Amino acid sequence: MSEAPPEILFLKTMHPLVEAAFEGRFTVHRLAGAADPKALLAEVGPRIRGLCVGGQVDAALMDKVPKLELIANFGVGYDAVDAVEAHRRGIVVTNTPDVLTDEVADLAVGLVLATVRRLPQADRYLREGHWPKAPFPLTASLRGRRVGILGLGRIGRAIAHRLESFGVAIDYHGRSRKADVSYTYYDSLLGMARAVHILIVVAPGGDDTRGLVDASILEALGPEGILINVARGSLVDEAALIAALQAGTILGAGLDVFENEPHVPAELAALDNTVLLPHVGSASEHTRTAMAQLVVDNVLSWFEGRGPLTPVSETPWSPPA
Ligand code: 8YV
Repeated sequence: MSEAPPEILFLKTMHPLVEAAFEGRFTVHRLAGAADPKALLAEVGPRIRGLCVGGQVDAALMDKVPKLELIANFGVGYDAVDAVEAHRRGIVVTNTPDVLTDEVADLAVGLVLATVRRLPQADRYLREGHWPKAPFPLTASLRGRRVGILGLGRIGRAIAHRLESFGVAIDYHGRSRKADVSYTYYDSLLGMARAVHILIVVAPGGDDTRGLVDASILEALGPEGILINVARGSLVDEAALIAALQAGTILGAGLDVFENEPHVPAELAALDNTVLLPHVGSASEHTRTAMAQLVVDNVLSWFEGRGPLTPVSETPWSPPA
């Protein structure tokens, strides 16, 4: 008799490509939409060997899936997964790097332009019929500006590469200086914030970076300063940002991510100097399909005994000797 297929639990609704690829290969259970998710977890948890996730996976959840081998995260950022705890338990975590780099970088540049040149505001101005009465007020510009990138990882580099062609000066801050770039490195975020006009946040979320962009950084960015965040809401002190935008401490903000998604503070939405997006950095058909394919490839590779394709740094994988 052939072995029963491995049982996999989806913690959130997965892309249809994942559903289709697993059909007949795995027994899939779905927590999202279950009538009683707690009861489902209690029933199937002891048999689950793989999790497909986007969202929180902590020790308490891992306790409920004692045979877990693999956590496949749909997304490059896995700050919601306790990967250190997973490693301690011998569980491998994978994410979806590279396949979304260009898409998120495109979006970031779009958000920079939209925020600096007030494109959504200009669109609203036209639709609301103001144009015949007076031209749209002049805006800030990218000309002569310095851009600071917080987090020169894969996506940060792709953003910098695109912005080079806009003729802006590029600075960066992160844990270490990169030997292979000519951009100016700052070992302090405060120092960089003082030097630049536009600060782009693209570093990983999690405890190490929580609240990095606080009132002092916004103050240093100054009244012509613009904050762009395409990383995680947790990196920015949202209350301090709202206060800075209201007081004119900085000029504006373009945000694709928020502290408590999908809930966005009414104060941010009420402001005219914000451009707000519902976390759409990677959200194109093309790129979400590529991300889904990488989730599938990781899970198949693991359960076919070939190891994970894109394990995260906390759970490095080397094939058994
Ligand atoms: C999300 C993202 O994964 O990759 C990331 O880290 O933030 C996004 O691409 C997306 O929201 C998936 O649901």
